[in-house]
Amino acid sequence: MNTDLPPETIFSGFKIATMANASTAFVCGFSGKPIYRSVIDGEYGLLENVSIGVRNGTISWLALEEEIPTHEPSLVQRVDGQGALLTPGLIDCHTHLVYGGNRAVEWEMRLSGKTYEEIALSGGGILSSVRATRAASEQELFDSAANRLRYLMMEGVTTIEIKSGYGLDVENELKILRVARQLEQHFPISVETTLLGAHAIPPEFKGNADGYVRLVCESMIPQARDLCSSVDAFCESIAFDLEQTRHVFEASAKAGLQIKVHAEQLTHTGAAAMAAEMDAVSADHLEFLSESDCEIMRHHGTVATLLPGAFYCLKEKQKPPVNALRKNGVPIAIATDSNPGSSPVLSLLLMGNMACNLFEMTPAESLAGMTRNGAMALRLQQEIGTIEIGKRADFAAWNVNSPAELFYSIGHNPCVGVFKAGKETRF
Ligand code: DI6
Ligand code: FE
Repeated sequence: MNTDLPPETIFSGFKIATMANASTAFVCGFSGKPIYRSVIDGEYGLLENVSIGVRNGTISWLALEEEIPTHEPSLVQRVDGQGALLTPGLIDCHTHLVYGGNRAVEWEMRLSGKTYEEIALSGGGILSSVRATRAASEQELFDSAANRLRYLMMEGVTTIEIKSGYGLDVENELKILRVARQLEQHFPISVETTLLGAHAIPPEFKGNADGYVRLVCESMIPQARDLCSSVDAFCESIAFDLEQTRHVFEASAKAGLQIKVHAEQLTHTGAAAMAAEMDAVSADHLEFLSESDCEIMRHHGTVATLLPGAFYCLKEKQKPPVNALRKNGVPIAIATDSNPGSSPVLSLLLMGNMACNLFEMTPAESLAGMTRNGAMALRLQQEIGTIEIGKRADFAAWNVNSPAELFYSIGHNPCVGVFKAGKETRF
């Protein structure tokens, strides 16, 4: 640690939920020696009376406030938290934010008794969003996604994963990925893009899912390679089977792309275990995951991303096996799954509430799910997800007394500041 150079910004006066594992978190004082103290408190890695130094957007030191020299170089900027809680910037690691139109009409159909599967099988569902997305210009898609993105950012989201999947041909899938990438140019947010070409079988390939999978493997993945970091597939009774999903992942691995999977949402297909064995970074949804799947995920370091918004909106009954995931030490991430069909959700805080109230997770597990474990679900844990030396200074500041208050009340946004690479954001 070099304390000779002035840091650009010092954050003081915050209560800090580092979300670092207590065993790895430590505070480096100006005196030079690491201080392991009772101030680092369990699940949230809480620190009090500690300041954070940020240089070039990165956390360069953490020090007890009483140790900070009183006469600092004038270059230094100060941010005074006035007692607010500071957390890592939130990470929404599973969204489908870019799409045309909406599906309020189908929601009304579901309310009067039609099921999600029935609507999908009769040409609605994902395919109705595909029609609207194909018809939309890049600018229209950008504008509607930007509008949604603002809501997420107002709640402290500083990194988001965005999947394609409403184009279902090469041209339109690339269009969606380009729009997702453009959002990063216009907003203080990091965007990770994922190709979800294997989301549904497009009308041109009706009855010929294998033909479409060939297109995904042979054309779409190679052409999308520079526009995304991961490939996802929807392995489900109403979408692609295990073998088709395997082909998609083999092509992804060949292209050097990471693997993510929509698995075990409506039925058990075995996709989570298969994807884990292919070194998937995450398996998502997982309501029908089995105990032995959990063991395989743990073995391969695959994160379980739970999506309580889809569970809630589809009025599912089967809950993901949180206890088995815990018991097997599988990291759990929580995300919005923001999409026009099964999860028209624009609040990650609400997902934290639902993870607690519907899935019996603890508030600390929920917050870890959208910070430390959300980062793991994107393989970005070296850069973001905790407040530790060497990580990017992406922070959210909250007007709450305790972290549990983030999820305790519904429809209340206590976010009072968002910092991206150390800079306060305005959008
Ligand atoms: N699972 C989901 O939750 C979304 N896609 C998927 O494979 C839902 C997509 C939609 O209904 O539009
Ligand atoms: Fe999804």
